[in-house]
Amino acid sequence: MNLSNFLNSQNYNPGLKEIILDIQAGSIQVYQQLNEAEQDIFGSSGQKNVQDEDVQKLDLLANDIFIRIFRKNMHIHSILSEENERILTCDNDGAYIIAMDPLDGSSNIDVNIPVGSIFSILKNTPEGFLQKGSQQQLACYVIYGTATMMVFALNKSVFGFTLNTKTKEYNLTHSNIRIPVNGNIFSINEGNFNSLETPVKQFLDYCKQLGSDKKRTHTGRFIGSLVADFHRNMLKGGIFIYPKTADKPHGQLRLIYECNPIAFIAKNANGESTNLNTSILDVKPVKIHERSPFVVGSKNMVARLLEFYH
Ligand code: AFP
Repeated sequence: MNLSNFLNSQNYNPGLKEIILDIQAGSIQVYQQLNEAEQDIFGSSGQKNVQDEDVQKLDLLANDIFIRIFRKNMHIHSILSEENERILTCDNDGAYIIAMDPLDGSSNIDVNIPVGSIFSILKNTPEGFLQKGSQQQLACYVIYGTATMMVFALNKSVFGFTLNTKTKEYNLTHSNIRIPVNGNIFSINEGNFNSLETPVKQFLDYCKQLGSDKKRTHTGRFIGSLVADFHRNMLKGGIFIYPKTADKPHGQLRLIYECNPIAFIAKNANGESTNLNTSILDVKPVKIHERSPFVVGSKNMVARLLEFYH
């Protein structure tokens, strides 16, 4: 079943349906830029973003693509993007606001590793984007990998659609996704090992213990694109960890448009998330571009990590 037919068959809010269709349209354009562009779209743009990180040409292209499409959507009041210091207000008084990382993992673009786009959709309330993640109405990511897939959480279920690159249609391939309660994959940048808190180090030691058969009990996998690391762990069972480090005391990932939507998808797929103090979805943001320590994945693995803290 293609995405449009699927949406027609569901009793979703019409505004949220239109936003999903806009993400479909934008992500197909990003896919085309990544796979079919004739001009050189790779490499740095020479600019820095609000977080003082290098902005890649594709960051800007993806940002422009989604902003152009969202601005025309009567249901969207304003847009918060990783690539824009300020909130962009649209010309209409829509019921929803949308926060996005238009191209996650962009440092991986030049080396042919999967990247993604992440979206968090909230109601347009006086709190604006500073709402808890639990208030999200819809969360979605697109992974541009060996296949291009869109995954979204809506009405307590998570669905995955795979792009047919000939017809340029997304088809339902993953119904009612559930994260395995147990898993054996741990995903962390171990280059940060010496600046990790002791409980995280203890958890990593636990993951590296051998079984009585002398075989490893866990496997380490870290791509460096949150969407790709989470997507694998969601389907196979695992834990993604980006805690605070000595040089990043608030962590690396952005709360509103990276942690929250991924945490919302995890929750609706029976997974768990935490900032190592409280559930990510219960954190009230104070700044639009704020960062957060982030742990997400299989329920029992997240619980095991938290045991080292207690
Ligand atoms: P970019 O989108 O700026 O490339 O950052 C990617 C990311 O936010 C996330 O997707 C990765 O999990 C994380 O950064 C990797 O960070 P390290 O390079 O510190 O491991």
